[in-house]
This record gives sequence, C-alpha cells and structure tokens, in this order.
Amino acid sequence: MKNIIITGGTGMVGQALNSVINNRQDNYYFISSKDYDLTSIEETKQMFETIKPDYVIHLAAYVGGLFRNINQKIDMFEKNLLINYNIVKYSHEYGVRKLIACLSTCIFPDKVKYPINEEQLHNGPPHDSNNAYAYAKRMLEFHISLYRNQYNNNFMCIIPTNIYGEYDNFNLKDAHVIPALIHQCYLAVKNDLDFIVKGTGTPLRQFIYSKDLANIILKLLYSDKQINNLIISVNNEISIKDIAIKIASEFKYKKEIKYDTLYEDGQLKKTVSNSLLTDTFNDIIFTELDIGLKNTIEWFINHYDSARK
Ligand code: NAP
Ligand code: GFB
Repeated sequence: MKNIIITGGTGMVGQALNSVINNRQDNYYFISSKDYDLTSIEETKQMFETIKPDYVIHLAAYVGGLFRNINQKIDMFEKNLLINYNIVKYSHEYGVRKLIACLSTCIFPDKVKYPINEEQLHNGPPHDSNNAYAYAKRMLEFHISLYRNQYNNNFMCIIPTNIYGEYDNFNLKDAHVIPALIHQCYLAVKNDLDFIVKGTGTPLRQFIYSKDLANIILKLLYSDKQINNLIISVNNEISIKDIAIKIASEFKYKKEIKYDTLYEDGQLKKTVSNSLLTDTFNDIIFTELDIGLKNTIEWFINHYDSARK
C-alpha cells in the first residue's frame, strides 16, 4: 500500500479524482487548506512528516477565472509561488517517488504558433491578463526541471486546458467562465433577469470535463511512462458565445442573451495540441460537452446551498 497525497483534494479536480478512484489499492490523502496551509513551509513539512507520501498529485493552487487573474495579481503570484516551492522542495527532501504537478494552458506565451505544444512553454511572455498566475506556474515547471536534471527525480507536470465540472467555484466575480455563466443563468431564470455574458463572446476555448481529467491523472499515476510535461485537453474549440447558448438552452432561458463589452475578452484563443496525450494513451475518452454541462448544471441546482459561489 502506497501513501498518496492529493493536494487540492477538496477542489473541483480533487473531488473528481476522489469520485473516479474505485479500487482503493493505496492510501489516498485528499488534503484541503484546513488540513495544512501549503503557503506555510512549516505546515507543508508537517504534512510530509506525518503522511510520508510515496506519490504526490499536486493540485492545490489559488485559482480563478480571467477577472480574478486581472484583479488579484499579487495574491495569484505570491500564494502560488509559496505553495509550489514548498511542495517541490519537500517532495524531494522526503524522497517522493512520483510527483505530478498541475500547470495550465493559459500560461503559454501569448504570441505563439498554433496549435501550442509542450515545447513552447517558455518561448515568450504570457498574456497580460493572467501573467502573475502564469509566471508562478512556470516557476513550478522550472523548479521541477531542476530536480529532474540534477537528481533524476520522477517529477512531471500536467498542463490542463480550461476545466469544468461538479464542485467548481461558481462565484459570479472570480469563477471561470462556465461556472460563472451557469450561476448567472440560474439567477436570470429564477429572478426573470437578463442573462449577461461578459466581453464579446468571440474568444475560443477548449473545455475538459473534470472527471475526464481525473481519469487521465490516474492513468499517469500508475503508468511507468516517463513524460516531463503533458498537455491534457480536448481537440475541439468552442466560442464563449456558443457556450452561453448551450447553458441558456439547458436552463430553458428564452430571452435574448446580452453581452457586456465593457468587460475584457482576455486571450482570444490558446489552442493546444493533445497529440502527445493521445500518442501516450490510446484509450482516452472525452465526455461530450453537452453531457458534461448537463451534469454540472444539475449538480449546481441540486447543491445550490452548499456550492462555492
Ligand atoms: P479549486 O477548485 O479552486 O481547488 C483548489 C484547491 O487548492 C482546494 O482544495 C483548496 O483547498 C486548495 N488550496 C488552495 N489554497 C491552499 C493552501 N494555501 N493550502 C492548501 N490547500 C490550498 O481548483 P481546481 O479548479 O480544482 O484546480 C486544480 C488545479 O488545476 C490547480 O492547480 C489549477 O491551477 C489547475 N487548473 C485549473 C483549471 C480550471 O479551469 N479550473 C485549468 C487549468 C489548470 P480548500 O478547499 O481548503 O480551499
Ligand atoms: O475561464 P475564464 O474566466 O478564463 O474565461 P480564461 C474568460 C473568457 O470568458 C473571457 C468570457 O473571454 C471572458 O470575457 N466570459 C464571459 C466570462 N462571461 C464571463 C464571466 O461571467 N466570467 C468569466 N470568468 N469569464 C483561464 C485562467 O483563462 O484559463 C485560469 O484565468 C485557468 O487561471 C484557465 O488557467 C485554464 O480561459 O480566459
């Protein structure tokens, strides 16, 4: 039996991981900030000392959508830098045999050749809108590469595209676009208000359902394939406008969808290639967006009182 720490275990991806692990062949520790504040070097050391993990899946982060990234740059940079430094440092010091750490496709260079692949990570500055978060994540990747090069540690990074699903953060101001629009549309129907989408609706995104990502993380955890950085994304892109139309249809919202162009669009696109992923695993299944959205909306309605919003 191995001891496996999942930092960020109470977040959207952590909860998805908890839901897809069937045969509990190992000891899984789903850590929240209430268990250990990973911005604290002492508490992080205490976590490693207590659990003595064989593997670490590092999901914990100070996370948010475009507008939290624009408005809270110092928190985005400092909190994530501290958490990431502590996890990488103690994963090495406590002899962790495998570390899987989480980056994001929004941290790639803004001016880049599409589709983006894993090699382009440091080929230029990220988009201004989330540069603080992006540099904190890039330092995580760089820090891990130093340990891999000097000590041959089995440390790797996954690079997911935009994720959505149950247990997300549905806060109207700080959330990512899908949970924010689900919450907006829920309130619009409930209170007969307009369903308002921020920006022009023209940007394109690739969205992966949290449970699909969780299944891929599990494959990586128990695989002996040596990969340094791995983009995890669906192929197809969809516009924010078309996402809003799908959400409105699910809520049977009948009025016109409004667009508030006083808000920023952020990155117009960040199209990534998932060819390394599909070359590595030939049995990857992606949930249809309509089904993932339906599951997420149903979950939100049924858990409205307890959902993060
Ligand atoms: P989330 O739902 O916001 O969950 C964040 C998790 O991190 C929570 O379990 C939270 O604990 C924990 N955490 C935050 N600050 C902490 C601290 N100081 N000490 C200990 N734990 C702390 O995030 P998510 O959407 O699941 O994201 C998981 C990972 O995927 C992150 O690394 C994120 O950067 C990455 N990612 C996310 C997206 C996306 O669209 N959501 C896209 C690409 C990559 P509490 O529950 O106690 O707050
Ligand atoms: O998920 P999101 O907030 O962040 O999507 P990114 C932002 C896009 O959705 C922009 C539009 O084009 C917004 O104009 N949008 C429309 C909205 N209505 C809303 C709304 O109510 N809320 C939000 N948030 N957006 C993320 C990074 O960038 O990419 C994350 O911020 C993460 O850190 C993720 O890494 C992968 O997709 O622009």
